[in-house]
Amino acid sequence: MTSMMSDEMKPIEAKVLAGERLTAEDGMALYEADLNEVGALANTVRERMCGNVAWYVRNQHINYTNICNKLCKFCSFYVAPKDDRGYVLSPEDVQDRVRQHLEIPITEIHLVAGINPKLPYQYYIDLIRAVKEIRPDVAVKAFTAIEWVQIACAAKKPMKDVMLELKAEGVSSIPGGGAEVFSERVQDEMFWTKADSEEWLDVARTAHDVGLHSNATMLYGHIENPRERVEHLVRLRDLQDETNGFLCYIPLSFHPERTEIDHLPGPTGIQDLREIAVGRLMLDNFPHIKTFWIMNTIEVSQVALWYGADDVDGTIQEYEITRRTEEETRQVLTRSQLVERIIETGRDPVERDNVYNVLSTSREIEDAEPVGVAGETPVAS
Ligand code: V47
Repeated sequence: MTSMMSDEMKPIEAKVLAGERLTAEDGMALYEADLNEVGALANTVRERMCGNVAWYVRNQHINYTNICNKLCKFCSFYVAPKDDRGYVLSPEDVQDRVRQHLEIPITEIHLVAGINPKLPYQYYIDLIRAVKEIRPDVAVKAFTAIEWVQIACAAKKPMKDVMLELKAEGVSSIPGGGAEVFSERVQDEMFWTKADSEEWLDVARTAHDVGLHSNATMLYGHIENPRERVEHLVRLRDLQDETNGFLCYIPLSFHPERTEIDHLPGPTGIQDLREIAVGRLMLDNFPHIKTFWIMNTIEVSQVALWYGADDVDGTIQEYEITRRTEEETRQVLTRSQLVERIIETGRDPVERDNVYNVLSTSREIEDAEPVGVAGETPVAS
């Protein structure tokens, strides 16, 4: 069959079809090439790896504190220590949040927050215990690499010991946040107080070593350039070659609203699709690519399922990190709404647990499904 690809894309297509790894230079070319060609190639890989499946999970996000001493310029969620708007959820508060959605068969709780130096090690243990007491069967996906560095510091113990202890308490896997962009230049400009790329990768390495799967993210669409993005992807791919512990890559679309750099426009839907596609093509050893619909919108996420993504994340309660306004707190799609959106794209919705075991392939759309707190309307970002 003759290829329909442009001359620039033909050598890359040949490699992808032969199952050969793309180089950093190929990655650069993918940022220049026609998006639909890049997307079509990414889709070929996506279908080779996952068939027609589109994964989703019933999950709940809980952000236990907004107090953070890292002062990242791209973040609208944090307040500095001593700010009146700061909050810390007690383990009992966290239990209340979990109880609010007990009628929904949530299988994963995503627990992340700011870096609050006041919290002792025992607090983190109590948080996990609190969740498990109310929902013993739920998988707790907890703490970004940056939080793990803080937790080990509070515990005054080696990272490996802390991970083993919290795993024994019920941590099931580790989310992909805090990676931002692996670039000294971007870090110096935007998040200079935070663990650097080597530390982030080391935390992931240790997690994989103790048998905890983790995810990886990249925050794009601010001041980083394509070369830095490609380098980020290559470093993730190298670590995955070493450990095989990453489950999923999630490109995170920068939302400038209410941040210190809100003069930047943020990415367009076209850029969002390109990051999904480039991620799928470069990360040949990552089993899954997620379009986080809260940040990408459900509409772009539907298209992303044909540009390399195989996972749309979840039903999500109270996602606070990229709220557009102070008032907008709830971003929820019920299972039915999510399934409906997936079916509309032509993909097969499959409910998963936090390590991609199949839980349900039901296409049934229930008329009325509880969304948690009575009287509130779900909003799709
Ligand atoms: O680490 C912060 C990012 C991350 C903004 O592992 C922002 O399954 C956009 O990592 N605009 C946290 N992004 C979220 C995260 C995540 C989300 C969903 C699923 C998973 C997973 C992980 O959000 C932070 C940071 O990189 N972030 N501020 C912003 N203004």
